[in-house]
Amino acid sequence: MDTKHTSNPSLLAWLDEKIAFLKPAEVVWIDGSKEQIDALKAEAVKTGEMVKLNEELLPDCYLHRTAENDVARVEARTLICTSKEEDAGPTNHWMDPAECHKMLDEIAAGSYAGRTMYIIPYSMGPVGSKFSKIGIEITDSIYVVLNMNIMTRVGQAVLDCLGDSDDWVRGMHCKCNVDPEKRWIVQFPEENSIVSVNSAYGGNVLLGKKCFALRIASYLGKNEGWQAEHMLILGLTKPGEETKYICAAFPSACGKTNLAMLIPPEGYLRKGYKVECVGDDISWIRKGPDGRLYAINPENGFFGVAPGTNEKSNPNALAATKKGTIFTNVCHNLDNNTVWWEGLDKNPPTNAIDWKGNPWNGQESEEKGAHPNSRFTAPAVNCPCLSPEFENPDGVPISAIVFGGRRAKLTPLVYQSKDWNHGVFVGSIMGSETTAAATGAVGVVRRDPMAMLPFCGYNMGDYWKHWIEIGETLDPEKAPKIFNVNWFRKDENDNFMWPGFGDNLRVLDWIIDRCEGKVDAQETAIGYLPYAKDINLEGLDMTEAQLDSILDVDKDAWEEELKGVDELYAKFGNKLPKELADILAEVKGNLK
Ligand code: SAT
Ligand code: MN
Repeated sequence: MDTKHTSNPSLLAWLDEKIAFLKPAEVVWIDGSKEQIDALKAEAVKTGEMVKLNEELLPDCYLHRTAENDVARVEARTLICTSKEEDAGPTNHWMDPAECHKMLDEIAAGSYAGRTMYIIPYSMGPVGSKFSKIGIEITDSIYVVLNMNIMTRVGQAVLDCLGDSDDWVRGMHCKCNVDPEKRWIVQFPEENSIVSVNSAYGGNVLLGKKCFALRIASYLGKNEGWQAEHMLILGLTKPGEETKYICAAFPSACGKTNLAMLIPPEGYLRKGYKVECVGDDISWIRKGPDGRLYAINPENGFFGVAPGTNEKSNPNALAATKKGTIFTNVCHNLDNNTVWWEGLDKNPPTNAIDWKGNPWNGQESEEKGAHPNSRFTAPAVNCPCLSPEFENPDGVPISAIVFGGRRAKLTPLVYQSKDWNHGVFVGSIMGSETTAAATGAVGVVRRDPMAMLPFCGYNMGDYWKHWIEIGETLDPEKAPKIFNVNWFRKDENDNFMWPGFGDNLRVLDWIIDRCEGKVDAQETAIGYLPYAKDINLEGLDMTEAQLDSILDVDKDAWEEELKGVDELYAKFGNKLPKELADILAEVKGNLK
């Protein structure tokens, strides 16, 4: 094998072992050069793996369709393999590591025969930043290579930065036959390794993303004193003030990308408000030299949900998809060789191919043209509102942490926790209606603590404890303030009661004012709620009374809700931090 790329002994030994085991016909190192990437794109077009789109309208953009049974993350087949089952905890699927390796070996052995093994060296975070971590993913899929090349920093610079260090995450992806019965997404936190077999869909195979940057990284963070969170990062600048940064955690497909790239309402724009995007999905957070918490976005692109993205909902994301983007499972408009999805505009193409690859006429068909979890993989640099701090190796200082779910009832538009630990409690009791981002039923409320239910790489009780311990190291004056939001309240007729999108800035505005002690709030059983008069409704077709109706605390409904929290907490036995049990009891008392 060609070894000019690195002399790292642990990496070379691992590769030798994998080559002997997987038996590829060819081995190719990914250096991320334009020539190499262009050649791979051409090859993928030749084999039909990708379709080249209209070069004038969508330069350097491609369409890919996955197998019909391979369109979302598979939580039931996602495993955390630790030597002790207790270390994976009650919210993860666990298997004994030795047993799991045996199972995976049987599936993967020789599976690269006749195929090419691509070796992708990548950095999560700016290459060389103290926040950053390095991974090596081997794959037999060009689609994976091209997506990783957008989503992460790839190439020789990463290997140079790694040097001879053993501190890198081993990732093995084998497409196999894309057999759903043999599909497994497995994290081995104690081995710093990931194995993914029989899938070719985004979150299952772009191993830098959920597998590494959340599951493995959360485990590393626990041991090394930092945090990996399912959070966007945005910068909000008020006229004449310095930029404040907010991290916000929402489950998949609940609008993180839209919030991160928000365009302020007219009146705010006129005054000079500005929102800039640092990240739309993942935050790595650690304490800076000044005692404040700092965050980076470890990714280099956006793997966003296409349906619903349009000129109104998220013009910045749409703009980001106009070049160098890979579309997955959207609808192919044959008239002009572009793409379309539900909610893009009101003119579905009539001469099209749907996400399954069948002829589709948007005027006639009852079926969807794009899969509800169809995606775009767009380079971050394309985003018109990308923050100038995006590449800052020291990250950005966080003023506020925001949790949020999709709840038609109960949860008010916004409330603030009483202190850090109460904020951890607020995150831990998050509930949200399920979406198409994972296989399974859609629209069912489930508990999704910190939006990390599918992504926490260790016992969630220990994870909560880690949050509490981080808080103990922070000066309360410098600690981010913690909030909860809900953009998704519905009235009796199933209509959303809050306009959402750009108007969410009105809530962020209040949040920053709270952080700076500029505005009062009312203390309630669940935390501090805004006075309706303090949320600016200027330019909105909404009365203060209407706003009040989503700033309510229905005590009976909350008591019901906390029964679900009892059930969740009970699963953790002595792993449940006492601090959280105490706060739960206190909140219950407040509701009496
Ligand atoms: O499919 S991904 O896991 O990458 C996206 C998501 O579900 O948040
Ligand atoms: Mn996500």
